[in-house]
Amino acid sequence: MAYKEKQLQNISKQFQIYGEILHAETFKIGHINETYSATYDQGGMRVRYIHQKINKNVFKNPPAVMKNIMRVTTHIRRRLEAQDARDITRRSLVVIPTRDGQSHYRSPDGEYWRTFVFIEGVQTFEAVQSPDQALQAGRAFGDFQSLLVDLPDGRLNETILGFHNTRQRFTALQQAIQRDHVNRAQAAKPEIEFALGHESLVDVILDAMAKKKIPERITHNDTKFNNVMLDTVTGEAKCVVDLDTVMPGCALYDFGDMVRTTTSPTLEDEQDLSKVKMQMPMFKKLAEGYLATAGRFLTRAEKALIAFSGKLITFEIGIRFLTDHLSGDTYFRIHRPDHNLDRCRTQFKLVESIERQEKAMQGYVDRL
Ligand code: GN1
Ligand code: MG
Repeated sequence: MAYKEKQLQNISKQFQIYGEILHAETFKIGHINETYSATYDQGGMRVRYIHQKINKNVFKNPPAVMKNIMRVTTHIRRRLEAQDARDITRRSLVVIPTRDGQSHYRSPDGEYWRTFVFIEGVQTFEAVQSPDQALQAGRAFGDFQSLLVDLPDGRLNETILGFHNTRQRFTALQQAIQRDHVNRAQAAKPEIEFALGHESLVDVILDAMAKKKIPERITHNDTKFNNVMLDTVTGEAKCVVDLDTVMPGCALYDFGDMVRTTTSPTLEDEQDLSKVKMQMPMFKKLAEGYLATAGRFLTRAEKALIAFSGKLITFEIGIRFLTDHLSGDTYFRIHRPDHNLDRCRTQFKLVESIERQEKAMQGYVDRL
């Protein structure tokens, strides 16, 4: 920790922060990036900022990521200003430029750092506590997509190629099974069978997009519930974070990952599988919240796959966890042995639960 504080002191000097750093802590232990919150004394007032080191293994081109984030956050801010909205710096991330005006700092050791305004008075949750929270999540990402429908100046960069290309994800799994690099395939046999048995899911949305039945849109692509900041007092969604994967995609990918992360009462790595289930009251509120704004621009073809998208994205993340488990845990940070296998099992259990309720889920959306 001492080392990190020292390192952060050096990092902090690179940005346009008008204060002295007092202390810093690890803020969020995500699967990918390293995130710190730092407290500064600024003219006698304490203010906080977020410093984040971008994971270069995952994001091969950090400047391209930052370019997207600048375009997206600037556009959202302008749109909110045009609506005379209030509380704007709590509703969209604000990037603090470096002292020479760049969106990020590249340190001598080749690492990429960026800084955001710390949003005060909000909290995030790993699991949903109430239908109202599901509603807030749906609304937050529906609003986010809707604020970006008129983003000018062309297509965003693809920060990770084929990120939600389920066919590619499936092929990667097949390869990992074949290589069986760390000898784990035998013990993961039931999960492997489940995955291979669900191959028919993987091309549905890809095909519809290839045939232009479903349009490409600007999407967040990582709409986990813990990426929504809720006001500590009112519980209202304020801001969505983790914008690294904002890029061209399918609106349904965003909705699907919300189903994955807001409808079960459990954490993503719950080991008691009997607790993992898609809860209808959560789904209903989630869909209501999302469609309140997204319903205005989604096409009929998109709406028809709403329930399916939850199953697909839950399956997709499940096979990604399984692939990483079979490959020796090189992508997702793990905190215990077989962690990625546990995560995979939880996803597959949820897929089964969605499967059983898919008709009712879609029926509800059709009637909205
Ligand atoms: C990763 O870093 P985090 O937790 O926000 C991953 C997502 C997965 C998620 C699963 C860039 O997101 O795609 O859905 O883990 N992000 C990347 O929890 O791969
Ligand atoms: Mg993320």
